[in-house]
Amino acid sequence: INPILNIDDENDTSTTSSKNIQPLVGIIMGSDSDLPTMKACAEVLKSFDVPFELSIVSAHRTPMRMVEYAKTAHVRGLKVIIAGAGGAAHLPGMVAALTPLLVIGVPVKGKSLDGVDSLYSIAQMPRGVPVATVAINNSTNAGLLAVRHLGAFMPSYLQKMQEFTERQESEVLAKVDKLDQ
Ligand code: RP5
Repeated sequence: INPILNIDDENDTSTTSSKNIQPLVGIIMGSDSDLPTMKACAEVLKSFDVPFELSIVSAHRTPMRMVEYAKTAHVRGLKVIIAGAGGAAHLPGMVAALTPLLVIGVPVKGKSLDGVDSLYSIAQMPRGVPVATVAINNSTNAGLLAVRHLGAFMPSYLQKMQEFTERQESEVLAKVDKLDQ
């Protein structure tokens, strides 16, 4: 597998957020045009210190690469895959069909149909092949779901998620206080 993109520096062809550290999350997307949407989940994972890899894997344009990626993901130590795609967004579903890992799907809004096509393509999976689907373009929530998944068996991430939700609550309550003044 040759991951292609590094979110920090597009000229840097390194593959993971933290070099030489086993990635726990695989972020894949159907096209580099999905990257602006998918960057947010990479930022979330970075903020939680979750090692991840990020790459382009297209169900339609690189089907054999998709099969290889999905079949080897758990063997390579990944614990969850986040897959973003737009239009006829078959990537998350096909990956879910090929891996025993949790797959989180991000419907990417394309040029037409407001992303509803992507949402339906990803959410409407047949019984037996689930994809955990987030809202259109909401790759932030995909990142947070991945951290919650890791937290179930890695206590440090559980702790960080608790801190995150507490911080988020405090921030909202501070705004409430400000409005009430
Ligand atoms: C999908 O087709 C990709 O996930 C992308 O959202 C969409 C359009 O791809 P490009 O034509 O911009 O490469 O496979």
